Amino acid sequence: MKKLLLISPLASNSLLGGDFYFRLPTLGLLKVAALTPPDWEVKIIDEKVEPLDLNQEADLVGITAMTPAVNRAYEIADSFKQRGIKIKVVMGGMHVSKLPDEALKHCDSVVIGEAEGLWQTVLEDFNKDELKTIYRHTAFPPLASMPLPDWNLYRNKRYLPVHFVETTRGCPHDCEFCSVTNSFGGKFRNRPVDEVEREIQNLEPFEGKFTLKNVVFFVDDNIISNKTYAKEFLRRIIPYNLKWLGQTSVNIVKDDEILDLCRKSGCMGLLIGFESLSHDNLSKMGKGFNKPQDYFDVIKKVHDYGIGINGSFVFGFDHDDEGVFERTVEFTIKAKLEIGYFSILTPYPGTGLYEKLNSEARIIDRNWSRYNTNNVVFKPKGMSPEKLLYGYYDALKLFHSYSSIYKRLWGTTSKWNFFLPMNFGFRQTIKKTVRHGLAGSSGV
Ligand code: B12
Repeated sequence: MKKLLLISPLASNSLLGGDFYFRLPTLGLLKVAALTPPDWEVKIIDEKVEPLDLNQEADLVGITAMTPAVNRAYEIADSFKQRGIKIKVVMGGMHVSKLPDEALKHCDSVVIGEAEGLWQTVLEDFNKDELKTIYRHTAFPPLASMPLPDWNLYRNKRYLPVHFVETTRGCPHDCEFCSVTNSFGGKFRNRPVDEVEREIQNLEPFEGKFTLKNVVFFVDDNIISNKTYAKEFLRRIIPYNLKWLGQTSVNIVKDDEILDLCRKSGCMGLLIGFESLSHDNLSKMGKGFNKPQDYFDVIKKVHDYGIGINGSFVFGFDHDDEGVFERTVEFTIKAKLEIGYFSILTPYPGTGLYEKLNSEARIIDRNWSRYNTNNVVFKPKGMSPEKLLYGYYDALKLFHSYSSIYKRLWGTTSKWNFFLPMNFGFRQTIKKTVRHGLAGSSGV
């Protein structure tokens, strides 16, 4: 039987890297594995949770990578290629899809975009010894009839006990800094509800010592992208007694029925992209539908449904000055956000932001390992790179101080027993990352 080895490399210095609270499964590789015919023996190694033996046997190696992990991915690809021409290496994922020529210096083939509709051809070509350098779609593939991911491939790995499920791909908003629209397209593509329901029905509770069961993270960038679909889907999942987390926009509060269905179907928390408290920043990044003056009401309304919020904020936009860190943290504490997800603005290849900063000659660091949103890789407008870096770490520390955790979680209507350990987990990771980040960032 031919051996397929799929690898997810570890971005070692990433805040959301290998730490306990971020040991989350890599859905992309499960999808690639599911598309592989049964005459292949498939194994997945995720460096977040296990070591990779570079000497193991494989006929074909498939590597995924987000930008901050791509240097490690190239190292791994080089290492397999050095073992001889018999092992072929294929790379996929968002970074190499944007920069296939860069990747081809390290691997035999690049799959640009989604594996569905291409992976089968890659394997057929491999069998004929006719692997091409580039595989790409002529149109975004439909999301119907996806084979079910086989979670047994992740059995006994040291992941947190959470299943990842997707219902949608694509996003029409095309925010300047985001990789989603330029990767998955500007239209929401929904999977048939029956198929998502079947996938959920087939999820097995995690074995072992964890008490959390039926925890699902919906990886969709906006769980309410298509409201009619979302309502139908949420109704369908009510009987499965899930405890789920997902991502959405501020617009969720415009629809009480959706919020009610979220609550009834077991939604514990939603990541909401607030991004900035500045109108100017929001309209420049293409997210003018976010109205900072409404943020308190948005948060209160979601809380009223017993749902916690992971509020996402980005620092370093052109209208940010040195006061942005304090203003933002003050807001998040007042608004009682259960989780705060702070990032330094980062120009990922393929985004409008990358094009803009590149054309303005403002990119100062091209080492992809530092494109992890914990480093400054460009020249900000309203402050020095140093101020941005230190301000960001100060904001993280302040947000995760004991007094802030107490003020934010005390009296909350959401599932505080879920968010309290998460805050402590983040606190630990941040302490480590601050030490590592301040010592290791050469961008400033
Ligand atoms: C869940 C998630 C996470 C999780 C888990 C990630 C994981 N291991 O899968 C966590 C929270 C840990 C995380 C962390 C980070 N994330 Co994240 N994350 C996501 C999210 C929301 C969903 C990922 C997902 O499962 N997608 C669905 C799967 C099916 O898609 P996929 O992985 O792209 O795979 C498909 C294709 O790309 C392709 N493919 C992928 N790999 C391969 C390999 C081969 C061989 C082949 C043939 C095909 C192939 O086929 C797959 C099926 O079609 C995406 C947004 C999104 N919509 O994708 C952001 C996203 C991927 N993350 C992003 C970022 C920036 C980060 C962080 C840097 C953020 C931070 N502030 O620290 C860190 C980096 C951590 C690290 N280790 O490097 C960016 C990536 C940008 C880029 N150019 O790389 C995204 C796109 C968000 C965005 N809006 O821009 N993330």
